[in-house]
Amino acid sequence: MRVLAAPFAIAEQFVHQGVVREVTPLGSGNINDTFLVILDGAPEPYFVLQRLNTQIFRDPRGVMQNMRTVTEHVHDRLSCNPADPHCPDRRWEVPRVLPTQAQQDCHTDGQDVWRALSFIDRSHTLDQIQDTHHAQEIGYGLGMFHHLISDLPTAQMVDTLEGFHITPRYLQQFDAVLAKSPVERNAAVEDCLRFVGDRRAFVPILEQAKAAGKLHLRLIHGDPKINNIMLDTVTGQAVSMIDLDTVKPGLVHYDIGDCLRSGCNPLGEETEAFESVRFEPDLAEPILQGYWSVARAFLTTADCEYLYDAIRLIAFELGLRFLTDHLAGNVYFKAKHPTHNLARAQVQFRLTESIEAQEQTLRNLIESLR
Ligand code: GN1
Ligand code: MG
Repeated sequence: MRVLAAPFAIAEQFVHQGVVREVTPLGSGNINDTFLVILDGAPEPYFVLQRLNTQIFRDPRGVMQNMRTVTEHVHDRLSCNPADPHCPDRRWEVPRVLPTQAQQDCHTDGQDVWRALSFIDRSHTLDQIQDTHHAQEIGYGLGMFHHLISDLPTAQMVDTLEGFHITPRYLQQFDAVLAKSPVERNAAVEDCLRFVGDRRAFVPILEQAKAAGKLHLRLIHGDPKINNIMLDTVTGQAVSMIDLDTVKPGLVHYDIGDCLRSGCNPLGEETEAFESVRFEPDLAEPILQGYWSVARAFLTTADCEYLYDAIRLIAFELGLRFLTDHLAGNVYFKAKHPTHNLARAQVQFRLTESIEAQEQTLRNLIESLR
């Protein structure tokens, strides 16, 4: 296995007992770098080490303050009396922020900011949806997370990523980048530009509903894609929600839309089989059922009326973000090759098309589950 030098030395800053045996890359995040640290002679043999991307998260202290606020709040709620009807009746855990030897929430090494989190034991994540049980658990996981943070006052949270999921802002950024982009205008790029152009009027739909007072801000996860929901290695049940950097006030629609655009795409975000990308309503049903089983009470009639639009919008928005980053020269999302973000945009746009083609099916499904 690959042993990494810099993370190895950094990992030692977070060790209070035992010694670091191994540090290996973990997961497939597009922004931060994540590693699994394996220890010898420690009561907990693993922890997660992350290098925060401070080009994007410009207030790392705020990110860590939020993480503490959320994890401690959820931890307190999980210590509830099992007789309490709001107490989860099955395994659910929350990662803990692990302090440095100097008792800080993160370690700063020149420009880099590092943090450590506890590893959720006996659990793993998957990048692609497996089956309806997995789908049900993804929905349950998001619902449980919403349930557990629903009484955390939004005022306690710092806004760590201004404009996140405000789709009209992404359109403005796209326009600005396009105006000065020297990127080659090949057929794939032209096709994507046309795709965006045809949907301009749709972009402000959620922000307009918010401004009109139909939808309200609540605390949301911000990034509930399927590989941010940890599954028990034996039962496959959802046991934790990770990647808490973007927990902040937002519309619950961003989360439900993101969870569905991620969970109902069996080929996953990284496929290059663009023409085969499809949004699968047979997976949307168990995801929504899983979500509803714990969080039904959250959603008002107006919330439900915008769910179809949210699914369509968040898939489109992610495609727009990937496309903008391709045009800008891959400055936001990590890219393995020069057209990686263009390919990712194509996937999300094909997914958006598939959502649009199934509008009535999806609206009927949402209505029937309410
Ligand atoms: C980014 O870093 P990661 O993979 O957890 C992005 C999300 C996107 C996602 C798409 C802060 O999340 O918004 O949906 O990529 N996070 C940020 O895979 O922009
Ligand atoms: Mg994330």
